[in-house]
Amino acid sequence: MYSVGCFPLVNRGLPRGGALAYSPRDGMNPQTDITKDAALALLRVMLLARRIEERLIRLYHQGRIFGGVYCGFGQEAIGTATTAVASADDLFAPCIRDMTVHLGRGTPPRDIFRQFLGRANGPTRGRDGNIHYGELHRGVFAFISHLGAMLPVVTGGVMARRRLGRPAVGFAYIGDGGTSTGDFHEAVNFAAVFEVPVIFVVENNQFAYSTPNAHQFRCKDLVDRAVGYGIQGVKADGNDVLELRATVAALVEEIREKPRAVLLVCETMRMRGHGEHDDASYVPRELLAAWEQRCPIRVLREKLVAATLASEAELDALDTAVQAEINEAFQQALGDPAPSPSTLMEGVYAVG
Ligand SMILES: Cc1ncc(C[n+]2csc(CCOP(=O)(O)OP(=O)(O)O)c2C)c(N)n1
Repeated sequence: MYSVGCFPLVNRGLPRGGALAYSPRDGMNPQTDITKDAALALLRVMLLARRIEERLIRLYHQGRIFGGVYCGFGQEAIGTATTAVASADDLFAPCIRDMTVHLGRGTPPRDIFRQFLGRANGPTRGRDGNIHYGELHRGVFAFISHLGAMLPVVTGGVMARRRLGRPAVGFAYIGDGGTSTGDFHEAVNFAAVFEVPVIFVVENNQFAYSTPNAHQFRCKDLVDRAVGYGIQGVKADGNDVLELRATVAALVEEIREKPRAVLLVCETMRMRGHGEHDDASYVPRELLAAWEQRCPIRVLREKLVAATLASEAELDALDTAVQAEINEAFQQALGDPAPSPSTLMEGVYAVG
């Protein structure tokens, strides 16, 4: 991680990868300040997302999904780390690949399947596109297709909550392609000027559909843009959930007390096509192979084992339990009802 702009590096004393030195005496890792339970909770969220998406891929190819499937394979650490350090008052605007934001905020897997299967008791009650879901009671805005459009919404939402005396922080997620939109510029500039505590989380997964970084922006690094807005820019490894969690925890603690906007650029890789309709033949296979070694689930597992926080067998058992949970959630959602045509007009217009 490095920092640009006029701000000091956060978490300067934290480790830069490698094995963790775990102290079983107090249950806390002295370098990452994370307990075994907290580390396993991070792994669980990432596994839930991965296993749900694997199921959604199969359902998509069976023609059983109402809409497309856009996976976050390889990017699971970002939503996991950011939600792990947030508070109940905080606001989130996830993008299409951010299932870990929903899961991290507590959306049950059954509700995610309900949404993708268009069930009447899912988050949008079977009314909106499968990927356009959110739950305001969890502080999660629904995604809309227009890239960047939710960034000003989070900014305004955080301002509104703060005026009500609620110490909210915002998390606004955007892809590398989405940083080229006018809405991105307007939201970041506005939040910078009015010192709104929003972390603009750029998920640089190297491609915007088939457009590589080299054809997306001319600056050397996306984090360099922070200087132009007069805010702190932080570049982080988006595939190392422990390191990212520590980075975001330090940022959140600072900006909750002393509000300001931050640009957090997480380097990662989109490991599948743009959507499941896309074979991503334009992505060099060697690039994917190299990033496969950096799979966030693999990285965390290796760290936990190296630190003797958990054994391979224990981690395999967690994965097996997650798979069983997903299977059950899917079966339950399958049995849930489709919306009745008689309710077609409900929830469409405000009732005066
Ligand atoms: C304002 C706007 N322009 C174009 C599109 C069409 N579009 C949908 S996804 C996408 C690529 C997005 O790339 P990126 O922001 O890098 O996110 P990623 O898909 O890589 O996660 C584009 C161009 C859109 N939805 N909204």
